[in-house]
Amino acid sequence: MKTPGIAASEITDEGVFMNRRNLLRLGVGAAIGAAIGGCPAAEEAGAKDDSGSADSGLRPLTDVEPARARHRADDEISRYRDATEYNNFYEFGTGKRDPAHNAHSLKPEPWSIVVDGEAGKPGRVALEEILKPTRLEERIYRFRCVEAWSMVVPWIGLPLADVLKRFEPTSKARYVSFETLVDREQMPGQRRRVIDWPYREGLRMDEAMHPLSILAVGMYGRVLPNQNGAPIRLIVPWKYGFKSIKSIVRIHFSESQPNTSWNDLAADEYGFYANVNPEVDHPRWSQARERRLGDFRKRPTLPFNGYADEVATLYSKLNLRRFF
Ligand SMILES: Nc1nc2c(c(=O)[nH]1)N[C@H]1C(S)=C(S)[C@@H](COP(=O)(O)O)O[C@H]1N2
Ligand SMILES: [Mo]
Repeated sequence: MKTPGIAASEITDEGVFMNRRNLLRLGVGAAIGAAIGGCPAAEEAGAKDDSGSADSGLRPLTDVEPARARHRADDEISRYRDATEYNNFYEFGTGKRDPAHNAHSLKPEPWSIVVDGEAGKPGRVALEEILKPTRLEERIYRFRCVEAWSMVVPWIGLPLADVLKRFEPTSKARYVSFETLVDREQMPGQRRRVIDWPYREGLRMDEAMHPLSILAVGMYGRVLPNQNGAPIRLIVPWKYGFKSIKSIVRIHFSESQPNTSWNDLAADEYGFYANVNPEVDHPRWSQARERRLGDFRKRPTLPFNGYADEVATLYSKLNLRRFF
């Protein structure tokens, strides 16, 4: 992705990307990554203490329901190091390694979310309140960035629908939008106006209520690392990664379609819907194929990122070339 005012040299190109992966493969990171990401037992357990504590020191999440078959991508899980050191999180810089480097200044605790707009029970809720009523679940999802790289991550979270229902959205609520924290001390990337902060994203209500949409609070058995959007982020696996907004502090229900950050920056490049679609190219590159983190060769991109059976009906009335 590219924003006005960012030099092309700041965007990681394919060559740099390759080198980094090769280094990871050779380095000590590979061993750690394999212990977490490659071990089926660790995935099963979701939260077992032996699933790679060496790397992060992050708190394990316990009593997590293992991913059900339909929520478990067949694909090999990406290495922990790849998923946590190659990130997009412009609040901490526009380079792929900036978030892992800079996100230590984020304080994910205490945390609360303001819920407002078309809701019968708006208010401010503490993160603990949001998590209390439901048992956390693991979801092993493919994740496809609009930049044509992808990964497979064992997220831990809860259905977005379960959370949204508690605020009793009114009959006028046709969309729901989300905002990330704004705090220049905690998020040094916000000192530059690469985005009109806060980062904003949104979904149509039926997309938000779909059982595949989750709020994630963990990955690889542990709480989310800051660079992956601690303490709570959205995951919508059939859409390009930029929809999956991180470090959420506000949820807003509205009747009209909300403004969203990337769509505002370049509507011809980043649609509001942003459903993964190999047939609709980005103006500057093809979307037909993607490079899985850790892989050498590209693989075909699947319609709706492989989730077409579950979600295609949401768009039966939509021209997907026009509403991309
Ligand atoms: N607040 C915020 N959320 C964000 C972004 C961001 O820059 N800021 N980047 C998005 C993009 S483009 C992608 S691909 C994913 C990356 O998530 P990951 O770093 O966990 O892989 O986060 C999305 N959510
Ligand atoms: Mo992305």
